[in-house]
Amino acid sequence: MATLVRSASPQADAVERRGADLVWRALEHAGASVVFGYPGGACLPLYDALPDHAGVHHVLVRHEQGAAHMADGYARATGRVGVCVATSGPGATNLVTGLACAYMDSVPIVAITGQVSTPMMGRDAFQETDVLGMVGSITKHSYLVERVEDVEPTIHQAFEVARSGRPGPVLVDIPKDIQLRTAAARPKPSAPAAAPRGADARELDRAAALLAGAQRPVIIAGHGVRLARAHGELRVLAERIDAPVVTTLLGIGAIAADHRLAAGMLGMHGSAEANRMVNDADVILGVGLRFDDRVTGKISAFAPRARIIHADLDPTQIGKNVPTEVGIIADAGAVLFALATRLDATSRPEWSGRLAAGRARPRLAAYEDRVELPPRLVVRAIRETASDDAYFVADVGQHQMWAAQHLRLTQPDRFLTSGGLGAMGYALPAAIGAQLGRPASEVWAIAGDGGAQMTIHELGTAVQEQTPVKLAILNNGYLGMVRQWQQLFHGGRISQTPISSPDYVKLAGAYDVLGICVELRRELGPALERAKAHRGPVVLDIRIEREANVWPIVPPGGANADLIEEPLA
Ligand SMILES: Cc1ncc(C[n+]2csc(CCOP(=O)(O)OP(=O)(O)O)c2C)c(N)n1
Ligand SMILES: [Mg+2]
Repeated sequence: MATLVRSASPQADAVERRGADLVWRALEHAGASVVFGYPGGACLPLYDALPDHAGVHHVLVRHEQGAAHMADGYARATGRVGVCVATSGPGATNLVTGLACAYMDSVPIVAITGQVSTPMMGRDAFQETDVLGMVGSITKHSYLVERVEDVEPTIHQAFEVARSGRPGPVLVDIPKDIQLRTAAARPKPSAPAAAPRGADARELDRAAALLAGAQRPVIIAGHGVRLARAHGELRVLAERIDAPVVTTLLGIGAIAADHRLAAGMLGMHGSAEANRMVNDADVILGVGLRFDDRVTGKISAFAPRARIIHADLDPTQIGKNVPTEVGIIADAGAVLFALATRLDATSRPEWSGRLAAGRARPRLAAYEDRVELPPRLVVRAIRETASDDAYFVADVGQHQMWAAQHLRLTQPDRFLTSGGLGAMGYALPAAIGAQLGRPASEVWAIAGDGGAQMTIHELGTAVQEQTPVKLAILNNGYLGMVRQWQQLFHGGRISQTPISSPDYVKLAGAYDVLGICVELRRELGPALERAKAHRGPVVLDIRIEREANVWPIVPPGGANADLIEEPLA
């Protein structure tokens, strides 16, 4: 709970301001130029003060879940802290999914919530919810501000907590009377220097010795590599020891997909190459990941021949899911750099050369010629149409895995998705947030027909903000990922997975958004080009093959080595 900063500042500004003003002032000082929010009773003073703060651009969302996902997309695309604001009670409860998503995926967010006035707290007042109690397990930290003097320091501390170490969301709950009281404003604090956390030299030596003795090393790169912006260090180490690099879902982009050592994604829907290489590896260096179950498959059969080195900023991750021989608690960039300086250049053509051999294998299925719009063809077409610098935001489901497998991104940090929480409805709002953070870049959201319908109302936000996001709905008429599991693992009993959709072209029209329906292969390229050229938001309703499955798949409870490959058509 709240650890409050209670220092009467000696250099406080003589002018007294309302707590509400101090909130925006602190946000301006913290560099929050874009804030996603929604007003209500318990934050009326905040919104009353907002017009006096020209340094903050406030984005009015359509649902507070959208505000949290937008702050998340903004943070992932820019590397800065995302900020969202909501009122007490229903406003705060609506933030929960977005905060949980950011927490699971280590995304820095500061959420500001209004709270009922302090004399009313604990009386089940109108729109009172125990927000701190609610978000305890899905935030790094949360604060209740009980004195107006604490407003600015608490917000600054929240930013510091959100972005330092392993990043994550932080919530600041501010009662209405605190927003109305006045206090002296404080000068802008100087930005604390972020020192990357260095690694323990002995652990590094042990890790280097293991890698030096390895015949078949593999590096697994997780989100931590991207968060540390350690793409360069990763490539240097991988090339130096000639080790294949596999990534987690959130590690996609840590290494360019066309690099000779890039082995693709690991785990449940990972590539056969990635899973086989991890299965055969004798030493694994895992950097910036938590080895979650979608990555490891059946733990007892994970990387059965490998001794594991695990480097992560978060000490609680080491040894949590897989037995680790060497644990290094440090920033990914520091670890990768330090290991590269300790190791000699090595070449192991038989091992790393397996990758090239795997790539040369002929395509497994000829079905692409028979089906009008096979999903991976659609993903590849989106990739080919989009600019090199484009951001891709995937929702959750089959389309997410097709995007992960077939976008084959070469630029770092262009793939945004809800990994740990797997929150359907993420893509459109996160894409809007990413677009506001990266106004000069193209942003493509790739969603399913199920997930799209969870947050499609945020088209209203895209229109009001004039964010030209391109939403490609891979429409299969199903909650496809669940249908796939029902087909493969529940005896084919289809239960509550066929789902209807509105006419997305008409729906887009109602929002004054360009809507395009694609039913034929020959319509796809021109439709994507038109979407790209259009200056406003676009909705593409792409009628993909209805019952396509994601391959390979590791059956639930199975070992990665037992992955099922695409059946030969
Ligand atoms: C909020 C939420 N509810 C339920 C789920 C469970 N779930 C995972 S994938 C999926 C189906 C997604 O369907 P759709 O958006 O159409 O994508 P598709 O798999 O068809 O590509 C469901 C229901 C989830 N991940 N998130
Ligand atoms: Mg679907």
